[in-house]
Amino acid sequence: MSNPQYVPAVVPRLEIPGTLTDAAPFGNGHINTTYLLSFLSRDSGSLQKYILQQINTQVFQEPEHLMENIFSVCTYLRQRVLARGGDPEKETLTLVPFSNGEHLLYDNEGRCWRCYRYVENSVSYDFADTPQIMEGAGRAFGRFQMDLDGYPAEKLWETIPHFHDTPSRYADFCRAVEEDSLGRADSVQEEIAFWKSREADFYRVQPLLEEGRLPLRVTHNDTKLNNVLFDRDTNAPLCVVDLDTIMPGLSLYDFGDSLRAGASTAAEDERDLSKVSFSLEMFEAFTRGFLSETRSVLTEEELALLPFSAKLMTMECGIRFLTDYLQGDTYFKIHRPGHNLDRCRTQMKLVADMETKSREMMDILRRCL
Ligand code: ADP
Ligand code: GN1
Ligand code: MG
Repeated sequence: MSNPQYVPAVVPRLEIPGTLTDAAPFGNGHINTTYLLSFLSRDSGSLQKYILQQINTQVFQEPEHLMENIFSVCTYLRQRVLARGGDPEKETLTLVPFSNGEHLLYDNEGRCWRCYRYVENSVSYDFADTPQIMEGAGRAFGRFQMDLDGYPAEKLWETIPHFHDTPSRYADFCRAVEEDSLGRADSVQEEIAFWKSREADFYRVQPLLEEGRLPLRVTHNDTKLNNVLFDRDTNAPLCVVDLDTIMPGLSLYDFGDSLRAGASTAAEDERDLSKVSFSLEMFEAFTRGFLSETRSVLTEEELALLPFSAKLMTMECGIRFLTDYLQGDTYFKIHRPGHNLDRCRTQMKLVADMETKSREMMDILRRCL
């Protein structure tokens, strides 16, 4: 065992026949804590890998509900993949039970764990280097939405209520500014003003949902690029991961959030803002991929709002980062002081850039249709 310090105490309680040979922290998620485990299989003698995750129970307060959603959705997706002759080991997530037969385990300190099989020969990207990656991500998230088109939405628990309810996010942000519990608001007046001047945009989509003009679908709701696994050799999209936020939602959420994260020319936390812009080339590639899967079901009203959704989801994420900064960085994992503020600023730069490019985004959408 090369890294005994990274072996969570729950490892012996996994139902895996074999010997642990390695364990290490894995991935760059902001919410859960992820480990990659390697086992020498007792049955085959080969090396088998697993993803063990400590679920963030401050964010997901009902982990039993969350796991019920995930198990049921994974079972459903497995059937869909098999029906089209695909390989469910690569194209969907597979949960691994603990020795009590459950997919969820609390350790002695009350921490909550789950485990998936590692999707072999996969890689995820925090950042898209080529339009092919973005087109692949578009296809992956588009197909994911289509695969869940017939899934009974009423069976899903709402794991984070009002997750993409942008008026409610805006109200949370205003409250955090008002309360200013750490006295940080004074130093971020420019950022606060930037979001407040766009208040009306936060209220543009939600009423359309409430009036029934936009259809409620089963959506992923956290479609950032590193939640897609690609084939390490061919870069073909394989599988969508991070299923914690699957809930009824708008297709606009999934489309917009992917572009927020994937069409930026720099990392989400880049401090040199001159490097941050919204890439129309990446926008076009993703749109092409997404529509190749979803064109037949999206309504005219959904289609017309796709470009705006990229801006809306970037605005939402920007105020979430700033809200967390104002409240003392309790939600998103941070790795340096001011990290959430840096993240907020990249989102501001992207929003401003999208505003100057909105006509071109509409033209690109028309070209892709
Ligand atoms: P978080 O909610 O913290 O973002 P994720 O579930 O997205 O956690 O996992 C973090 C990273 O681990 C993902 O971005 C992906 O790169 C990788 N990952 C997650 N599940 C698997 C899996 N089954 N096989 C391979 N890689 C995975
Ligand atoms: C979080 O879990 P992760 O890192 O894939 C967050 C998303 C944000 C994203 C910003 C459950 O995603 O909503 O858009 O960070 N997930 C949750 O990078 O809040
Ligand atoms: Mg993730």
